[in-house]
Amino acid sequence: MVARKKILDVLNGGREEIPPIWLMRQAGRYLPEYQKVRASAGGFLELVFNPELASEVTLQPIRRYGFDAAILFSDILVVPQALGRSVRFDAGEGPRLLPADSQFIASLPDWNINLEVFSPVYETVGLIREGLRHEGYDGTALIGFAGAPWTVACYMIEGGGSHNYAFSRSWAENRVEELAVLIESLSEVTIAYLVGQVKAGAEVLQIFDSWAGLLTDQTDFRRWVIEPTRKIVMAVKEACPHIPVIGFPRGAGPLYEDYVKETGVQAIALDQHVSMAKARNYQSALPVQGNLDPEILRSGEGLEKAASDIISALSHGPHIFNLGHGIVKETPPEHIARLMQAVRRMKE
Ligand code: 1CP
Repeated sequence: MVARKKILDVLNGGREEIPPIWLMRQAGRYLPEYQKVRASAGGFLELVFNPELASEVTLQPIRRYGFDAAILFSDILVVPQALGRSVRFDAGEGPRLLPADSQFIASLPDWNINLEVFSPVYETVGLIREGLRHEGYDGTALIGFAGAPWTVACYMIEGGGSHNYAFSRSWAENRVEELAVLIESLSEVTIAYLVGQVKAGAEVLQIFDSWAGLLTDQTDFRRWVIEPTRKIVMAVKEACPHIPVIGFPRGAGPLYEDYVKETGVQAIALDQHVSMAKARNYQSALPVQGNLDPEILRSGEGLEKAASDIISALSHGPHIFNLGHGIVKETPPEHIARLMQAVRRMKE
């Protein structure tokens, strides 16, 4: 018998009395069992590229909370490695890459893209599916993901995270041709990477455009966020017609509307700044995901009320409960247990 996966029903336009729930960054540093495995792996990348350990940390939050979806444990910054740019994660710091320069961009069109780097990730995907089946989580779907080209390009241009992404903004204005080459290469690799994840067993895909909100000009947003995303969505649809793609243009504000209309994503992930009125609006076009403020989850103050307000506001259409951005690492694990209770108690 094939178990029903609630999240897939909702992604296909169904409505559920109790919305399916998963949380961005549900695997990770707030969980003591993650810290333990990460320490045994030696480093973050060692963990990401070790299929046994990466599948283990993917399953940890499922065992603890019974989420309706697992998300592959990996990172958006594995993609630059296929373009020959290595990434380091130093303890206690964010990612570090060699900043992209003209010489690198000039090498890109001829670059022999190395898709081999993704092999361990695909192996992880297979192990997670097996683990979910083996441990009886038949209703839990597996989400694969990638960063959107714009967001990955931001990290490549800055050489890591940044306070104001000044270089990335400047490329979007003044080095348009070079940025176009970079975005084009990233789009190609991302398509191959996402299709590879589906072939390995991913049932849903999410595209994280965490820095979409840097582009407030509509023309720039169309060029660097919408167009590459649309291209990826179309190519994935062609290769894997039944796989829903969730788009997350974080911080896009009023430009969420164009993203919803133009990218072809099957569902839209909302950050915590999107109002319920807007959310309902988008929900008349497609399923929505979100959008509890991760800060409320961390503090625990007014958590139940905030969750129930979101659920009530979005109860008339397809809704997947989630945060507006990832779980912050200072979040007490008990707060997530409280959230699960609040969500699943609704209307029972
Ligand atoms: O020290 C550690 O253990 C590393 C912390 C960590 C973790 C747990 C990083 C480094 N990445 C991850 C996992 C991760 N990253 C997942 C796994 C699945 C899950 O959600 O449980 C996912 C989906 C991501 C995606 C990701 N990585 C994004 C997009 C989502 C978002 O948060 O906006 C981004 C921007 C990254 C880059 C990245 N990787 C890691 C860090 C600390 C960062 C942010 C760096 C920065 O902007 O300063």
